[in-house]
Order: sequence, then C-alpha cells, then structure tokens
Amino acid sequence: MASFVDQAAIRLKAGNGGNGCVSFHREKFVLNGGPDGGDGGKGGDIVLIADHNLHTLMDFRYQTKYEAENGEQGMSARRTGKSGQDLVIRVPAGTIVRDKRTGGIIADLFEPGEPRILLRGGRGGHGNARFATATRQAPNFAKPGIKTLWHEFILELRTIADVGLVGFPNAGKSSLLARITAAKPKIANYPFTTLQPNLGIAQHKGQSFAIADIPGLIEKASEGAGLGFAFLRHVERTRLLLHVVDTSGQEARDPVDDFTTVNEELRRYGQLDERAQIVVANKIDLPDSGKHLNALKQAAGDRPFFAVSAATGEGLNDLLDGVVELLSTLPALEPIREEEFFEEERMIGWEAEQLDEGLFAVTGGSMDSLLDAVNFDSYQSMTWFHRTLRASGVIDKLRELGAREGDTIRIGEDGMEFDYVE
Ligand SMILES: Nc1nc2c(ncn2[C@@H]2O[C@H](COP(=O)(O)OP(=O)(O)OP(=O)(O)O)[C@@H](O)[C@H]2O)c(=O)[nH]1
Ligand SMILES: [Mg+2]
Repeated sequence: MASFVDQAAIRLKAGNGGNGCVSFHREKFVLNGGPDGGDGGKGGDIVLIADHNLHTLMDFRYQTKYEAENGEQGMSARRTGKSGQDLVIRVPAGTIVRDKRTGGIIADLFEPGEPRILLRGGRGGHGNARFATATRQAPNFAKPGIKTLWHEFILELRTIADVGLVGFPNAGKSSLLARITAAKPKIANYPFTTLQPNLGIAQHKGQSFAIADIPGLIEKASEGAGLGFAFLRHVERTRLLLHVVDTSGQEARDPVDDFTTVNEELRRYGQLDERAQIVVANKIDLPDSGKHLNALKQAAGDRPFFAVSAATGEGLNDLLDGVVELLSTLPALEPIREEEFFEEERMIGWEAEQLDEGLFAVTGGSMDSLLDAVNFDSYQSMTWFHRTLRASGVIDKLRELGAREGDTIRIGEDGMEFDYVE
C-alpha cells in the first residue's frame, strides 16, 4: 500500500517575463527603418487545482521543485514573444498552502476543480518599438522582462468530510466505517490498527455523507504524544463527530474514562470538544456491555446517544437516522480564511520622488510586478496593495517627501495614478 503523507514542503517559481527586443525595420532601399522590436512574452503562472481523486501529498515528497515556463523574448516586426505555459499542480481537495516564511495560510484548495493562481508569471519587457517618440526616433534599448523568484511553501492536507470518527484505539471506529460505507479499512483486535485516515461515503434515506476515520486517540495526543495529534487535523474539517466508545469493559478499561479522556484531547487540540458530537456506545453484543451503558449515557449529557454493535449491526439504523437528522441542522463547511501572499523580496529597489506640487512618482521593476498582481476591481486586492506599499516602506517614504492625503502618486513604468492615502 502506498504510504500516506499529509504534509510536504515545496519550492515554486513562476516563469520569468521575456525580454523586450531591440530591432529596426529593414527593407531594400529604405535607409533608416523605424524601431520594430516586440515585447517579451509573459511568464507562466503556478496554478493549483484540488482534485478529489487524490488523497495523499506523497508525490510532493518525490518532487519538491516546480517551475513554470519562462516567456520568450520579443521579436522584430513588433512580434510579441511567446508566453510561458502555466504549470498546473493537482493536490487533494482540502489541501492548504502555507507561506513557509510567515506560516500564514495563503490558500485553501477547498473546492475541487477550481483553479487557483498561486504565483503569477513575470510580465514581458517592452520592446524598443514602444519607446519611439517624436524626439527619440531610434531608441536602441528595450526593457528586460520581470524576473520571478523561488518561494517556499508548506502543503498540508486537511480532509474535508461531513462526519469524523474519533475514539480510543480499538473502540471499533474502522469497523463502523466498514459497516456503513463501502470503504474497506483494516480492522484488527489491537490498538493503532488504523495508521492513516480512511474516507467513506455513507448513504441513508436518500442522503449521502462523507465519513473520515482516523487512528485512535490516546491521552496526551493533543500535545503530540502518540499517533493521534497529527491526525486530528483530518477531523477538524468535519461538521459532526461520532465518538465511538468500547462499552465491553475488556482489558479492565472503563468506558466513561475513555470517553472523558478523548473529549479532553479534543478540547486541548483546539476546542474540538465543542463540535457537534454523537456518542456511539459500541460492542453492545458483548456480555458486560450492559453494565456500563447507563453511566456512559449520563456522561454523554446533552449529546445524542446511541447503543450499537458494529459487529452485528444492531442499532446502526437508528444511529444513521440520528446522523442524517443532525447533519441537516448543521451549517455547511467553509474554507479557511486566507491571507494574501506577500512577495517581500520583490519590493526591493524602488525609488520615490516628488515631480510637482502634490504629485509624486514611485518607480522600479518591483512596482510593475506589484501592479501586475493587483485586481483593481477587488476591494480585498486593493487593500492588499496598500498594505504591501506600507510594508515595503513606500508610504513612509512618500510622507517623508511631504505627500499629503489626496495627493497624486504615479506608480510604475506606465505611471498609473492613485490618490495618496495614509
Ligand atoms: N464484539 C464486537 N467487536 C467489535 C465491535 N466493533 C469492533 N469490534 C472489534 O474490535 C476490534 C477493533 O476494531 P477496529 O474497528 O479496528 O477499532 P478502531 O477503533 O478502528 O481501532 P484503531 O484503528 O486501532 O484505533 C476488532 O477486533 C473488531 O473486530 C463490536 O461491535 N462488537
Ligand atoms: Mg481503526
């Protein structure tokens, strides 16, 4: 069986922009043709797509570097260089992407099939044809394309399912999954049989819902002891937990103790004990089970309580009724709030100057790639743009130069104009 990997560090780079071309029109008997160098092509983007047929990040342990194609150089006769191909990387649905430097979550690949541009390719440089003016008829220069940088990211898989199974090792979680879905998890009479999350789809009364089975939790799992801790991330994104408890009292275990211990682990991991929870008293086919049921029901408090046997199937129909009913009242899962990815290094090398009363300019290659990354129709993107200018010291510098609220700021090679806002 392929080993399961739910975390990986990768390095990504979008394509460089192609350089602009210096060229002059040539024709027989025409002495001085005009400049006709074309622009460089745009570099390819790095695009991520969630794929629900993928279930592990293992591939990213084998290949850790990914680079999109560079844009090609511009050509004569004002021909633009070919754009670099985007690089599309498929990841399991529920993969989150962290900026390795800040640890911030910058993308949540929540919705299968929805492409996400993680890094944008550099813009191509302008060819010399662009620089011809009345007074400069033969510009013998062109602009280089924008060079992109390598960035490091952490991929982390956080399974998305309606229902998560939690409980002590050997409680019967995988047995329950096998019984109510078509999944075929490994089941055995020893703790930590399950070593990787299993996903199954249950159908009941016309409803279908996804169930995630994880390895058993043990005490201190939320502090990193044992197997449980790392795997709790696979039930974090569920709407409902089924807490499976072995009621047989085998091996001198006390079902109420097991129940409170696991809930304490869920709490320590991050208030997962407050998630909607159904208590599943399992193994009621075994003789001593009856002795413990009342006490466990008491401990369950307000939580729905079902006594079942994953072995014989007893009580499972009622349990599924309860699950479907409760799920219908619970809100849908939402993607994680993302932070904008901030390409810090890009912001080096800009210059700010005052051009006139109330008019300032900020230029440098970094400004153009910044403008490239902004979506001016999006308030969120504009906010990020402003934050980036602030974080890189541009706002402070403008203030130092005397800029005041409402002054005009020209940014980038094309001189896009903005109001100065503190
Ligand atoms: N008699 C009886 N045995 C059960 C029942 N449910 C599970 N078992 C047995 O209990 C043992 C553990 O079952 P699993 O489903 O592997 O338990 P688990 O909670 O997934 O265990 P881990 O993956 O190790 O955490 C197996 O031997 C099962 O056959 C039940 O309702 N009755
Ligand atoms: Mg198991």
